[in-house]
Amino acid sequence: TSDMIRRFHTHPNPIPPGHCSSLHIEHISAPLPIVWSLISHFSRPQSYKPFVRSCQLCMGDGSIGSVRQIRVVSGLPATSSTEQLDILDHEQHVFGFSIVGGDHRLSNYRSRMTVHSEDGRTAVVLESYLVEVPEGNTEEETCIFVDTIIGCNLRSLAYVAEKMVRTAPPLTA
Ligand code: A8S
Repeated sequence: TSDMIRRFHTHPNPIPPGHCSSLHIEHISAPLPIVWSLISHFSRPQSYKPFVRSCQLCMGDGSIGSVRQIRVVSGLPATSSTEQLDILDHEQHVFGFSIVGGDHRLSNYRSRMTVHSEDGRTAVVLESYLVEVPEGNTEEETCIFVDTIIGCNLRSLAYVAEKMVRTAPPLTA
């Protein structure tokens, strides 16, 4: 885990003024390929992100450089977000996207997710981000807002992946 953090989750140090950043970790009782398939489908974030209502690819085919537009569920201070795929590495299991538009207040948001396994049976997901602190908000407020969303996303990812394991069709003899 510390090796993955060193290789993929070290943001510019020190963090530029007016930005905030943090790192989340989620242990999931599901095999890495199941977790990676949920994370890596750029056009289907709604498969695990609870605040995403729908998603449309507006550029590309889901490979690096593709752009998606998501609509979020009602009750949030935003309705849509435009996001670009920056990194998709199927060998090292690294996924990264940036927010490039939308009617919300997060500008220059960049996130990176990795999955690895330490025991060959379960998965460790790491997610880190860097974002600008919007005018009128503090660093702490911005971090709490984003950390809350990511916490929900990662708990939901674990729930969905673990449910896929429980309901997977049995292998026939
Ligand atoms: C993600 C991470 C984030 C998503 C945020 C931080 C967002 O989709 C939500 C509310 C907002 O106000 C901003 O991995 C935005 O999705 C749930 C619409 C971008």
